[in-house]
Amino acid sequence: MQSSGSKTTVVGGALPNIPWEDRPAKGGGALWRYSHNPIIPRNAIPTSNSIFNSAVVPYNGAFAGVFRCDNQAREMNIHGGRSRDAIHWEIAPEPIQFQGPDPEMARCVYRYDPRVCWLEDRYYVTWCNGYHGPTIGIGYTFDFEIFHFLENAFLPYNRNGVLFPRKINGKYAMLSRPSDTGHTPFGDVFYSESPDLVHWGKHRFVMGPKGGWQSTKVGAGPTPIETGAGWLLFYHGVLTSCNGFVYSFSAALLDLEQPWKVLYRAKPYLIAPWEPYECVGDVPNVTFPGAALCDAATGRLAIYYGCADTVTGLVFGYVDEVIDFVRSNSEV
Ligand code: BMA
Repeated sequence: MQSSGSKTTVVGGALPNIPWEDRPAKGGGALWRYSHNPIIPRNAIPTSNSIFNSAVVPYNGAFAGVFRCDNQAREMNIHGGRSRDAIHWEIAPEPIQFQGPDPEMARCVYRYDPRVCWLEDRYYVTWCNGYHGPTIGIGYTFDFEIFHFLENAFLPYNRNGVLFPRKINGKYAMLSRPSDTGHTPFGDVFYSESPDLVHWGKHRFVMGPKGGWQSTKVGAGPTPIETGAGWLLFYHGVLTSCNGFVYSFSAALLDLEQPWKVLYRAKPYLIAPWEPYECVGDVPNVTFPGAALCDAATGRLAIYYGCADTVTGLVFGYVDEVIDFVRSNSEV
């Protein structure tokens, strides 16, 4: 759909009920924080230690999502959730039980950092799947009640698997970030394609670390948003400080038909850990985006991000302004 309120075409439906708050009079850049952050506390379900790095989508006139809930045994898993307004969430107390034909694929020891992507006729979920080390799990649901798993996309070790919301040149497409068994001190984003969401190949380098806030590693965030200016990709970048990793995020524009070609990439971050709930928590100094709602009619954005690996926050912006920010501050 052509957006009337924004100068850049945004492909997608109108989302008049997108959560929204105008830019504050002081202090808002191209993205600004919701004044009532965090929106999801660490103990939103009785067993949770922390709820963060999660993904939400419009569903049946309201909203649904998949949430990373680490429990009080510090096991990492993903849970379904529903919301009328995309701000107040009811998260299922039990983790998602995936169904599938091969019991081997059910033998995962953890799940975390889900993304959700509407693709063709269903919602696909990708996540970091513990199968002899971290790799990319893929599943799908039609109703956020019953979930089916597919094969893992890649061999271990890999994280941050993010599907594109349509086929590209006749193939399913995914970004991912090959990694190691631990708190990986490197990380480049790669593009891969598949005829069937099971067999993946044609791997292409997309982007690696640069200076400053993104000097250690980078990883794709929410499902990319298709615009007239290219795929708008929010991604996280990591700086290694003398006090450990610092996770910030910004955005890039990727070529629509050859998404491994980066057209523009912002040199500054859009959001970095500044607020107390981003700087203090189980892992201090983390802002980690996992989902973006977009109203194609106005270009409004609502981005969900994990804060300090403890709670979930929300920031707002306009597609046009983010694209202007990326283009005018670009360093490819
Ligand atoms: C990454 C992932 C994320 C986490 C981040 C900061 O490696 O595990 O889930 O938010 O580290 O701890």
